[in-house]
Amino acid sequence: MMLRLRVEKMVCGHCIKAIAKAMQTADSQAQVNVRLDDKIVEISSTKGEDEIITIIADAGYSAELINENFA
Ligand SMILES: [Cu+2]
Repeated sequence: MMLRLRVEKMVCGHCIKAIAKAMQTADSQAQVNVRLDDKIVEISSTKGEDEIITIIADAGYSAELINENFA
């Protein structure tokens, strides 16, 4: 599934790496695309919405769902 999330606490390259690494550890096929300027994380993964939000939370970042299955 594809999710677009806002991660308010994501402020630098370290945050991006932590989030991307957590996703790719949970799902080696996960694609993670980040827009730091508006704190958007786009994820394509076999994991579901709740799982993805939990994976990011466990990495230390709370993520707010913006939309899913976007084009
Ligand atoms: Cu950071």
